[in-house]
Amino acid sequence: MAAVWAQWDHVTKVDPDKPLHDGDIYADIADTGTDAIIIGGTTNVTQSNVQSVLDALASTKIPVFVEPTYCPSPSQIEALSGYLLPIVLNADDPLWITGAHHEWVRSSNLDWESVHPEAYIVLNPESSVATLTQADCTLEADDVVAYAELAEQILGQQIVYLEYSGMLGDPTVIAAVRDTLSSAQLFYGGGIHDYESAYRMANVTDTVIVGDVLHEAGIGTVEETIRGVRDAKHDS
Ligand code: 1GP
Repeated sequence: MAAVWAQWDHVTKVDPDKPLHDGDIYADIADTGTDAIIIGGTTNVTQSNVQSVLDALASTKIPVFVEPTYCPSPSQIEALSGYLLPIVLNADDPLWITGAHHEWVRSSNLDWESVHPEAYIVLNPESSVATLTQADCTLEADDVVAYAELAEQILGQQIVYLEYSGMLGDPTVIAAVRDTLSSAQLFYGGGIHDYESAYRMANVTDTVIVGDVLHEAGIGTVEETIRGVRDAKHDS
């Protein structure tokens, strides 16, 4: 059976540490037409603030996944579609490659069917995630492609995530990564803020992830990005 994310063209990422734009409510995110919601962020993501967002999304019909930066909890699993567990391949701090995960496996009794790893490659040196993980963002295009191939062929990853959080990535690098993958799904996130940027990135990735635009410009702009992604997929 194909993984649920194989159907995702557009995903909205909700940061539980950031307020929504004026007048927006969580329940309306699902009505935009986005394919799934991921709750995650780099700083101050706790079980309790994630739970508040999950409560606000309780009636949502689209998949809701959590990217934990805390020990994932079996008690929370009922309220979500699953956990997406980031592994940062180019982190200089091994905590974000296997360290935190090792501790979580020791201290939590998770149902593994609900936990899916994502092989992250972090590429914006100015981003909080790059600072936290001490990611090596000086990679050339062929280094990035090699990490993606390593993720799929050596580590058996089903999701490769090019994380440019806060800036638009280089479409030629993203396209080269997609070309190298056989069946893994390529997630791209970073700097998508309008119809054009969404259209451009949707042409070179399988799944477009939008984050900050939800908090900074609101649900109406998220809808614009969905139109960009839908048109790009239709035209390709
Ligand atoms: C962040 O990849 C996502 O984890 C989306 O990035 O916030 O720049 O849209 P932006």
